[in-house]
Amino acid sequence: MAALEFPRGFRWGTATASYQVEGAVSEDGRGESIWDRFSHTPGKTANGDTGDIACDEYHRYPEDIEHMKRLGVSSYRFSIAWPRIFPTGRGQPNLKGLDYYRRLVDALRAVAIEPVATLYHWDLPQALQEKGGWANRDTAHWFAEYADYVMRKLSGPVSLWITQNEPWVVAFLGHFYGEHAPGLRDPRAAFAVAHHLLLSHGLAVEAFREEHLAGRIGITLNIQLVHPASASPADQAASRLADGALNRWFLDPIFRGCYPEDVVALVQSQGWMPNIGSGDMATIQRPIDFLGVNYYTRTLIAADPSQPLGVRPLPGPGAKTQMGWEVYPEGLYEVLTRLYKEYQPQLKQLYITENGAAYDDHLPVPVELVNDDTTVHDPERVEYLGRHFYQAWRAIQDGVPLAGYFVWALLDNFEWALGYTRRFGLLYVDYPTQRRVWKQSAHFYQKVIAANAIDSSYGEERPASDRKP
Ligand code: IFM
Repeated sequence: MAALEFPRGFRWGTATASYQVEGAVSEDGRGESIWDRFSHTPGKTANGDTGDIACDEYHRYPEDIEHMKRLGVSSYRFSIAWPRIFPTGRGQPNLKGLDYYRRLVDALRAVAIEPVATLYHWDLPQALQEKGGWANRDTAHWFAEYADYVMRKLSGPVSLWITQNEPWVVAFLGHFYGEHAPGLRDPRAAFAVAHHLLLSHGLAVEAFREEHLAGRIGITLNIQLVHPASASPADQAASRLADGALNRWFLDPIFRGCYPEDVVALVQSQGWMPNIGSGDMATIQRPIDFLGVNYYTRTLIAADPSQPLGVRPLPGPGAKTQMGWEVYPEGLYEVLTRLYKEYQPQLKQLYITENGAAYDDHLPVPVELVNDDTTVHDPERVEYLGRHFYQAWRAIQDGVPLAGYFVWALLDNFEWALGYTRRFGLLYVDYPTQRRVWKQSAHFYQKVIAANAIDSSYGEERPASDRKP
């Protein structure tokens, strides 16, 4: 089998987010976040799970950096918890909170792992939620103050900044469907939130540029690949509209300075259009250095007038991960090539800031018998990653300026409303003991990184059992 090489200097990394891994929610002056409040509200998360302890990364980051070193990653993407820095969202900074991230980035740098920091991965200070949260336009400005402070303190050691992670999820899972914190079901609020998140991104980019800080800045979107469920004109139109609401609603303002007209017409007809201040769109369109793409699956779309926006999502026919998400690696190629074609020259560079899969992993022996040679068997994840790496390689061959790939996630963690019932990690976490155990996929990733290449067989459709990872 041929080895398909990635460009020299390609950044291989892993990713996590503060509330999902840190724990230590009351330590060193951290304030309450909306996810503390939400997860402690009965009925909101699976088994009532919370991020109180999570993976205890706050204390165990040195051990986890050792694992990263062994994996051979050149980058680690983590997020900064706003309520650690400003416990009530604004005012006096909490230096102990800042110090944690300083220790983290210094420890990463000491072993030549580049820190990539996300400024908002969903843990809004609860005190700001009490002032209206992201539905309040002021929150965009408070975010910019927080971002400005953190970037001034940590730029240099942190060379890549991501302003917002998946604004669609924050706006719509949090405020339209009510499945995420703060748990609202208010379409008008959801569209206001989406606008304020975009505005907050633009304001942070402005601050970064005005201060001439070292490094580069961008945003991460969860690009949701949709295909029409059938060839009927109604399904095709529904799919185009779904793409508009899920993807173009964020891409067009960032790269073109306007909301997509087809979706605007619908949103206006429902009375959900946000108030757009003069100058907002210019701020949102401030040039960025890269786009982060989180890609997991694709969805089929059927027309259904009884549904919000008239579209009904359906799962595709392929195999599913434990999330119920279809495994559709060729969609990654489709997304990358499409984004670059449609949004260049404003879109200059891309990173896959998340890709990975949840499977029902188990320790092969009781935890007391685990040793350094124990491996968790996860052939489906190896296959999932190998096939997605291949599609990323293909996109690069076709000219897409893809500069890196961050596997979600370094280790099993708190999967939001699903609590600890889903495992996305390369490393298995035994939560009662906090023992980390390498999965087969971690060994596989280690080899891919060392070779900076993948086996060409991942471009072929074949049963995982045929493959030698
Ligand atoms: O765990 C999440 C992450 O926080 C954001 N992107 C998707 C992941 C898997 O659902």
